[in-house]
Amino acid sequence: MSRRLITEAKNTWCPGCGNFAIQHMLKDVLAEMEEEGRSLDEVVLVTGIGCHGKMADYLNINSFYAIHGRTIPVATGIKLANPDLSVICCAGDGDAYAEGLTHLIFAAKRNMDITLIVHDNRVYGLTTGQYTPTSPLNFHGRSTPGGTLEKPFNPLELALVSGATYIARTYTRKLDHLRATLREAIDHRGFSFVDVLQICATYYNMTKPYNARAYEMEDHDPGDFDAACTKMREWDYSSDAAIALGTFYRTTAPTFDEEFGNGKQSDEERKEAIAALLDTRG
Ligand SMILES: Cc1ncc(C[n+]2csc(CCOP(=O)(O)OP(=O)(O)O)c2C)c(N)n1
Ligand code: SF4
Repeated sequence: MSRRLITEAKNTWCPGCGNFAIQHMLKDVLAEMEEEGRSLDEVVLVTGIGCHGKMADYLNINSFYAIHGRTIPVATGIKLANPDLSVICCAGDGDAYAEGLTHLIFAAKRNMDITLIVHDNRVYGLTTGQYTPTSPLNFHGRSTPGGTLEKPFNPLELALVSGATYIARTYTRKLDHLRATLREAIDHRGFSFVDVLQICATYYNMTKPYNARAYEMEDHDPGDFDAACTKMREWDYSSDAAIALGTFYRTTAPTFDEEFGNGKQSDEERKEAIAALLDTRG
């Protein structure tokens, strides 16, 4: 019998928060994988600290609550120790693009076979509304009442030049698109990165502008690096330009975890070592 994927934990997200959409679309993807015969015991969720981090409490799968900014190194360690696992990170934009930024760059550079889902609400939600690296120029937040003086950076471009082999953007008000993108990212072999434009209903509610400006790409070729770069530059996370959603870039390349394990241990030896480790922990 398939397991109940939403836990009994009391949900404390604000009404209207886009995290609900990510939680439920990820749940649907996991249920679909299970129906197809994949054991969910082989899936691990790693979260950062922030409103997004509560995914670890609310989804009933193996999970690890990392410290702020450290989802990716924890996920990397898990994947290197047991490459049979699918490792999914749910991180905030503060978590992945500020505190933990270099981890993103190096995971992309190494092409680590993990999936990074960034709940990009473009604000620090849990700590009540400070600006992040994707907040627009002149953002009036709790720590910047006079408006920010810094331009945001474009996380998609950063991931592209760093070596990510799967890069997509989706939006929490487009559920089918969100679900399909999460599935594609999890299925991709290599570092997959999804920037999810997530509504923060309380500190940065972008529903109207996103509804007006977000569109799904139709004739873009994700195998073309230069076209991906051009498409990513259409919107700089600050202007009022149209916002493309979809898979910007996808390619295949050797993954760090494959290379790391090569010739070191047979599958049997690795499984025995993991079983022995689990035994010693009672
Ligand atoms: C090392 C460290 N620095 C700062 C904090 C305080 N802190 C907790 S959550 C958070 C920001 C959360 O923002 P984001 O990652 O965007 O997640 P959201 O709450 O928006 O989902 C900060 C600064 C912390 N817990 N640890
Ligand atoms: S503060 Fe924003 S991100 Fe956090 S739960 Fe509320 S709506 Fe969601």
